[in-house]
Amino acid sequence: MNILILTGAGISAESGIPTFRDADGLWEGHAVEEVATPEGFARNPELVHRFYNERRRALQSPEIQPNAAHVALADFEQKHAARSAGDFLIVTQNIDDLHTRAGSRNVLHMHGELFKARCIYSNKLFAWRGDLGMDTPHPNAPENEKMRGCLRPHVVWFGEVPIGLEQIEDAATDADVFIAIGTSGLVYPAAGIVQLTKRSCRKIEINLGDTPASDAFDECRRGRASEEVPRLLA
Ligand code: BV8
Repeated sequence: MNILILTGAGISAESGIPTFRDADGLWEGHAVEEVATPEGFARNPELVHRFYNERRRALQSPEIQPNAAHVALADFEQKHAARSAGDFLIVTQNIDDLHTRAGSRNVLHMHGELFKARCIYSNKLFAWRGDLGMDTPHPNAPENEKMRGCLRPHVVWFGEVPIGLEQIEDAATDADVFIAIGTSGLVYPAAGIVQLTKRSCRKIEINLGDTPASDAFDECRRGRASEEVPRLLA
């Protein structure tokens, strides 16, 4: 039985990471869609770096830990693999590392990762936990002044193509079960994944409330992810 999971900010909310809609999509008075865009980065790179530096620092605070929903997914993945019962993939829109820290192995970050930086020239990726800025030296050429400031967050901004779309489409068409957890179903193409599943695929939405995507699901479980996910996977 092939299982595809899609997670959004709602699965990390109970770990203390604010969702986009909680912060009513604003940050320092800027719409996220304005900050999280290539145009926003070109217009004011230091503002955009600050937006991600704050989130990268916050993610490293000790109180931010995977919650019972992340752990239940990791445990289920291990059992599913032990029974070699089929594919199991988590596609996450989140740029935090909570799925991996909970022990999940097959995780696809379709919108990138906060703990990675990318060279704007070579697209080379670097594990990154410090701040980024326009004066950050290039790890491969620290003494080269010209190479300062050429790292950006490895994050998919609005208007940029998400990561792993082909793999996601394949997983969606093969899925026998599709579970969407804590996502508002507002951002595409993530919100359209449910439409790629076959008719016989069992589609379950776990959320606090209804979303624009709810009608596409066979079952809508209303409640907090930390309770509903362990209950569903028990
Ligand atoms: C693309 C990384 C082309 C950054 C993110 C005009 C111009 C350009 C593009 C567009 C346009 N109009 C529309 C588009 C497309 C656009 C889009 O969809 N815009 C929306 C706003 C209309 N999409 C894009 O631009 C994408 N790229 O289209 O490229 C293309 C596409 C395909 C092929 C070729 C070319 C790129 C989108 C990615 C943007 N980057 N993140 C960062 O994180 O800083 S998006 C970001 O916001 C997140 O990654 C996430 O995807 C989204 C937020 O959504 P959620 O995760 O769902 O979070 P949200 O807060 O909204 O909801 C939380 C939910 O949890 C709620 O439902 C709540 O009820 C629930 N919840 C809360 N607590 C709990 C809970 N549930 C359970 N338990 C709880 N405790």
